Amino acid sequence: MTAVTTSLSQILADGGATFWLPRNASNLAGNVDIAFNLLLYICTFFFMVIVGAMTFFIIKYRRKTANDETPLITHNTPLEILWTGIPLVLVVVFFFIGFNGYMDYDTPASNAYVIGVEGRQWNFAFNYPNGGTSSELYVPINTPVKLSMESKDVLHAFYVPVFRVQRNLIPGRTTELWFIATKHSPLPNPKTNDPGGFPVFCTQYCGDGHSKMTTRIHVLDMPEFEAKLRELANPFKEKDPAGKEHWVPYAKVGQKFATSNGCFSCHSTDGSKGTGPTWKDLYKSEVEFDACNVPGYTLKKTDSDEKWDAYLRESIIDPPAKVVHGFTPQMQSFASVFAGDPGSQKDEKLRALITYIKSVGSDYKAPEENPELYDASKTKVHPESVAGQEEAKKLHPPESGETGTTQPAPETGK
Ligand code: HEC
Ligand SMILES: [Cu+2]
Repeated sequence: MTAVTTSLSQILADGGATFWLPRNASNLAGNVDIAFNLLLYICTFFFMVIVGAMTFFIIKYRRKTANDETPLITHNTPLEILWTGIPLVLVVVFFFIGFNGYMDYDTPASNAYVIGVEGRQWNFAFNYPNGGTSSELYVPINTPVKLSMESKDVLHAFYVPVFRVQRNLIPGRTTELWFIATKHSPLPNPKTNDPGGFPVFCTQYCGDGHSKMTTRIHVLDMPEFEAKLRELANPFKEKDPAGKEHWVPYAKVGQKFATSNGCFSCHSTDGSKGTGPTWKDLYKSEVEFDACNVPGYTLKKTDSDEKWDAYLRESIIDPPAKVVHGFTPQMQSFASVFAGDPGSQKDEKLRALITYIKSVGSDYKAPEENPELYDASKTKVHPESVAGQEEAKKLHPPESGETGTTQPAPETGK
């Protein structure tokens, strides 16, 4: 049996996967695999013994002549003790293995590095303690990580097969999941379109886009992880191949935010209708509403830039305020990601996102370079972003001990 599975697994191997199970890439996976394999092999063994004996007896003791009579057997004490005793011992063993694994699963290391997870229809968003956010999860290798998870709308679940961990994201409640990643994840390969990382799935049916609610988890060495965090905390800057930092044009940053916040699971940029209206030519078009918080409100081509900006802002921060004709108010507020005081990084993100939406299809030309926006000395956002970077530098590797409880909640807005 084992020989068969090993050779099959070599064919199907994905760097350590077995025939039955994906590779084992966390501290918790071993417990699950032991329980799974033990149950599987013991059940297979007893299945063969019992069904084998049954088949043998059916043939051996079948009725051979019309006069055959069944002997009357009332009971057999030794046999009954045996077939009660063996399963009892097995069940107790299973219980201890399961309980032991469950306790490990449910007891996060006290020095775990905390990352916030927000689930909404239909994407995951990750918030790091330094203010960085991402749509794919980055974690350091061989370091306890605790996910503090919330759902913004309906029930979702976070499932990482290679880690053998899964837990629900429940509206109105914070759930936790922890692990120590023990293997590096595959690197992305742009040539083959391989996104790299290990797959993550939502495993609670959560509406139309449920099957699209997947992401990747990237396991990095601590120095790369810290560099990534610094990059995530300051999305407005990019390094060119020569290693020189420069400001990224707003529309481009905005597009990044739209992707990382899952806007495209409901909105298209090519004119096709999804769960939400397309963004193509949205800016300075005519929008009709089925429901509106301001009586008599209209939105037209001829309306001012300011009115349009305010509308787009509101659509993202308070979507049900004005419901576009022909659509249902299915969009959840993104206030936790984009609502902040003027000059804060969140507000700057919102401006970038709106600049991008305006630039989709319509005649609006987003400025390529806007000295007012991009000159560090002239606006408030840049010191803010630089502060984000400074924060990132201060990030303690979790080994240093006290990060577990003293670390600020990843959600803290500025
Ligand atoms: C679950 C699906 C869903 C997601 C995800 C979603 N939206 Fe929406 N969005 C809608 C629906 C449905 C409407 C129309 C109803 C309404 O106005 O509330 C809408 C309306 C809008 C509008 C107004 C559009 C118009 O034609 O006037 C904007 C702007 C918008 N969304 C931006 C965003 C942004 C930015 C994101 C990502 C940060 C996002 N949406 C994510 C479903 C979604
Ligand atoms: Cu989901």
